[in-house]
Amino acid sequence: MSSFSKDFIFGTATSSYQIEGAHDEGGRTPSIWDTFSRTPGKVWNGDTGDIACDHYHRYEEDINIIKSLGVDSYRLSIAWPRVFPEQGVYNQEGMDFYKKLIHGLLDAGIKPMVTLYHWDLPMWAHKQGGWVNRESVSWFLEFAEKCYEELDDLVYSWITHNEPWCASFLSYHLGHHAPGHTNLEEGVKAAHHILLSHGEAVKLLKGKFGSSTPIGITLNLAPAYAPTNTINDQIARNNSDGYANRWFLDPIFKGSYPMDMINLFSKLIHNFDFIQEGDLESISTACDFFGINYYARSLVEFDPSSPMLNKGAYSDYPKTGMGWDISPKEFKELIRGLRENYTSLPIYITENGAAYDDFVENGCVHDKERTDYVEKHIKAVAELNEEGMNIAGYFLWSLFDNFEWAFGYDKRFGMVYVDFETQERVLKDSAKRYKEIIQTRNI
Ligand code: PNW
Repeated sequence: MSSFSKDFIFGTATSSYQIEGAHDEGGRTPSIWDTFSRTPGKVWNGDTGDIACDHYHRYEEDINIIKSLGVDSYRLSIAWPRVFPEQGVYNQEGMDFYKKLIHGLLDAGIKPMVTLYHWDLPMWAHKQGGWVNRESVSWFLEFAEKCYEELDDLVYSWITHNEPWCASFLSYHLGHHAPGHTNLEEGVKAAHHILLSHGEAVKLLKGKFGSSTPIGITLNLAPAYAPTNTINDQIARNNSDGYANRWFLDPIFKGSYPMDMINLFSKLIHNFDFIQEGDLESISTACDFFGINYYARSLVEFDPSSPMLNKGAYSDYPKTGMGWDISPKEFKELIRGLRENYTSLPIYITENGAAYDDFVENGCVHDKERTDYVEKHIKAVAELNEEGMNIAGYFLWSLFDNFEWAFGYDKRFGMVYVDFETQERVLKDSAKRYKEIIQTRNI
C-alpha cells in the first residue's frame, strides 16, 4: 500500500466549452469550436457544445457534486468569448459567471485552479488568423490581464494554456480540431505564438501584478516508443517525441527549439523569421509548477509517406474506449525522464482518465474499467512520490461526461454520468472509489 501526504492535492477537471453550454447567453459570441462543430463532418454525429452539461445554469448544483466527492481542488477554464465577445470589448457579465462559480467553490472549501485557454478561441480572433497571427499574443494578454484583475485574489493557481500541442498541431496542422487546418507552417507558427503568449502572461502576472499566485502551463505528453530497434523505427520514435513533446518542453525549459526538429520542419518551412529575437527568453520565463496531462504512451513505426515520418504501430496493450494504450508503466518512465532532463518544479497531473461506454443500471454506473485505470495511475503517482518525484497533485479527467471535442458526446470521460436528455447526473462507481482514495489517502 502507498499513501499520500495530507497536503497532496486531489482534484478533478473540466473545461468551459466542454461543459458550459449557454453558447449565446450572457453576451458570449462564437468561438472556433462553435463554428467547427457546425461544419458537417467535423464532429461525431454533428454534436455541438450549445448545451453540453448546461453547467452555466447548473453550476450551483455542480459545486455541490464536486464538494460531495471530497476533492481538494477543481480545475476549470474561462471561455475567452464570454469575457471579450469582440476585439477590445470587455464583457463584465461574462466575467461575473466565473466570479460566482469561483466564490461558490471557495465557500465549499475547494481550491480553484484556473486555465486561461482551453481551446475556445473567439471567432473575432480567428477571423484575423487566430494563433497563426502574432497579434494573438497581445489579444491573449489583454484577456489574461482582465482575468488577473478580476480573479487573482480568488484563484489558487493559474494555468496559461492547456495542451499547446492540441491547440496548434492538432488544430492547424493535422486538422482534427478547430479550426481544422492542415498546414505544417501554420501549426508551427500557432505553437510559437501560443508559447510566447504563455511566457508573456507569466511575466505579466509576476511583473505588473506583483502577484504571488502560482502560475504554470499544462502540456499533454505522450512518451514515444517503437516496436523495434531498427534505425528507421528509432527515427520514427525520435520524431514522434520531437513533434509531440520536445517541441514544447525544450522552449519552455531550455529556451530553445530542438534542432533535429527544426531540420525536419525546414524541409517544408523555409523561413523561421516568425521566431524573433527575445521570444525564446520570454517563453522560458520561470514558472512555479508544471502541469501534465497524461493519457497514454504512443507506439510508432517508420512511415516514409507521412509528413512526420511515423505512424501508429500495432500494440497489444489493453486499450481504453478511445483505443489508447493503458500504460501506467510508461507514465512513470515519462516523469522520471522529465526529472532527469527538464525540470525540478513541482508537477501537477492536471488530467488523467479514460473513456468507456457507460450506462445507468438501477441508478448505478458500474465502470470497473475506468476505476481500474484510475487506480493504476494514482498508484503510479504514489510510487513516483516515494522515489522523490515531487508530484504535488492529481486531477481526474473528467468530473462529467462532456463534449469530447471531435468525438462529441460519444466518448464518456466522466466519473459522473450525464444524461444529455434530462441533464441528470449520476455518480459512477469510479467517483465513489475516487472519493474513498481521497478520504483514506491510501491506494
Ligand atoms: C485532452 N489527441 O485532449 C483535453 O485537455 C481534454 O479537453 C480532453 O477532453 C481530454 O484530453 C480527453 O481527450 C486531448 O488526439 C484530445 O492526442 C486529443 C488528443 C490528446 C488530448
